[in-house]
Amino acid sequence: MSEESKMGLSMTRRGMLGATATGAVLATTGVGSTLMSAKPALAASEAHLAPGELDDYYGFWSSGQTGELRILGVPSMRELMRVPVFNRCSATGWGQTNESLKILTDGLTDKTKEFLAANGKETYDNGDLHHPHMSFTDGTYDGRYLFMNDKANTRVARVRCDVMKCDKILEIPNAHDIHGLRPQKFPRTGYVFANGEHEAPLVNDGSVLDDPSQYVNIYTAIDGDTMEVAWQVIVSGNLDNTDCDYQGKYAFSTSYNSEMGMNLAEMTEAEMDHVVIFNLKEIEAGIEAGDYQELNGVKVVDGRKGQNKNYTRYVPIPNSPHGINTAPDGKHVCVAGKLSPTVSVLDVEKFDAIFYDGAEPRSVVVAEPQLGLGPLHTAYDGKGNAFTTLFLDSQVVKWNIETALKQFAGEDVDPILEKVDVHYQPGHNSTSMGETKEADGKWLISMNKFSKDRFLNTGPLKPENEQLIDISGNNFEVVHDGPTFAEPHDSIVVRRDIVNPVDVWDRNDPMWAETRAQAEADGVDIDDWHEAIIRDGNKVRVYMSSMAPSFSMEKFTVKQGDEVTMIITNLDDIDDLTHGLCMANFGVAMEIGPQATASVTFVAERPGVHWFYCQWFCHALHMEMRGRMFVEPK
Ligand code: RUQ
Ligand code: CUA
Repeated sequence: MSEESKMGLSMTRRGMLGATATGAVLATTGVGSTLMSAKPALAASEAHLAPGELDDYYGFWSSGQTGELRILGVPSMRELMRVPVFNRCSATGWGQTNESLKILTDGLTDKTKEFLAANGKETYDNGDLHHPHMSFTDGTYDGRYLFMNDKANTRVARVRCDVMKCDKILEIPNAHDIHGLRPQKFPRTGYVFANGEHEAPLVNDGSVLDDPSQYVNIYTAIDGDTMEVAWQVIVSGNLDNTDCDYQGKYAFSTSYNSEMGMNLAEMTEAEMDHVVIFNLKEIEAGIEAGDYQELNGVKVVDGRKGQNKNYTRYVPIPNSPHGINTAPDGKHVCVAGKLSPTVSVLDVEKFDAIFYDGAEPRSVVVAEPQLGLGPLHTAYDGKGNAFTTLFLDSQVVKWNIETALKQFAGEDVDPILEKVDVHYQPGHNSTSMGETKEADGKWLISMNKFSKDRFLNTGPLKPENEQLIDISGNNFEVVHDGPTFAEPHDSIVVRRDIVNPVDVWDRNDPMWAETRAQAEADGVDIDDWHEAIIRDGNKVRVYMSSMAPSFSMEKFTVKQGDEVTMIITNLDDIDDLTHGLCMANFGVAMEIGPQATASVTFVAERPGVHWFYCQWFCHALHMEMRGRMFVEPK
């Protein structure tokens, strides 16, 4: 933002309203009066972009139980796009087009396909997307892919950053309910690490039920290039969040239930739970040497406590640890205590010693500052400071890692620099480029689970709240409130020069390779203006092109009971010229981007005249972009 516009915006309406809202909160709730003392609302202007101004960062957001990926601009916090992944999408036809159904079904196990078929479904309708993370090369984002988990149905998905569409979804066999997920940082991704959160019998076929002593948890490494499972490790205790080092040697996960308890009292019994450290080279060597069992097509090694192998080590950590985040210094890893007010700092340079020199597992802990109540996740500014969310305190605490190390070594120093109130109960936070070695210390997002009184009342279901905090210079203050629908679980903030999506599809994109092959077999040239009807028994394939403001076909006829596939190619090749197809009263709708081909199949069990129309506003004559399907009665 230019100096000029900064000054011009320093007293924006938003800035003034922000200041008023702060006052109101102080008056009504009385929270954190010292921490929320009047600060100039100047930073709000940094976050405010003038109309037409572009953001400096892409924010990639999860949506929790909504199941989609969201793209926001940071710092404006404007929602730019929703990318359907595990959910169904009314606008784009995700979960309905043949191309998306292929992605949603290809990676499912045969058992799951059978199960879904018995329930009259081709694929799951829901998902619980917690953790979106970008692929890395040499310790920083490389703009190739985004990877994300589905806790609800044990899947991992990949989104292509060139077109911002999901291209692979993989169900993870043997594991249950994938939660924590991170891509390998070095040398590149490489592996995508994924935690199975809930423990179950290793062969979960009903032969073991209420016997938790036979339950295990599964850690999975996926090959991010092929989207196949590379290997799995059986571990003791459940798995929560995961991260990895900047050296390509170790990955690690928190476990909040080392007790393997089945209810709340059992799960929170022990004072100490643990972090599991996975030794990547040893696991690869073990598999090479044949030390694994093969289960559902996956090589599984045993890394449980007491196996006396070099696959894993268990580091005791207080108490139900949750977030685990590697610092940009490439050395320190912060483990948030959740039920303990502490964050345990691990030093990855000490990991070799606990694998190879018999050092005590706790010897990798180099600091354990007390930060406040309910620490959940930590983000970094790349200047040696860490920002940890405090769920119970509804605060983010800024603290210095080096000072925490000194305190742990016995010096009388306090690592806490400042606390800021957030609204309310923060879960994840993220900083600009903060999970890479290029952390730049400009912005911090606090993703808060409750908004309570911050917005107009929307009934019993209230939005959640994501807040933007300025962490540049000596500022440390909330500059933006943004209500959000379920659920701003996690996010990453990526410099915009790293992300370079195209404007128009490539006609040879693999997304519709199968559809193209069918067209070729049918002798239809879908790269040129075309219209064709191919009858193949009761299967009818209707090919048409679109160019604003018309479809190539004004009408076509099928018979009642025909299985109709409509294959539409959008021949417009300028940016932002998307068409849509809606077959009214058939529950059929989809997006067709510029130069894209998309197809959808339905049974024409409804005689009569039916209008199909373009459902994406594309032209002054968009309303006229329509045609008729005649369905002859049997
Ligand atoms: S976990 S609120 Cu699903 Cu990311 Cu910590
Ligand atoms: Cu084409 Cu609207």
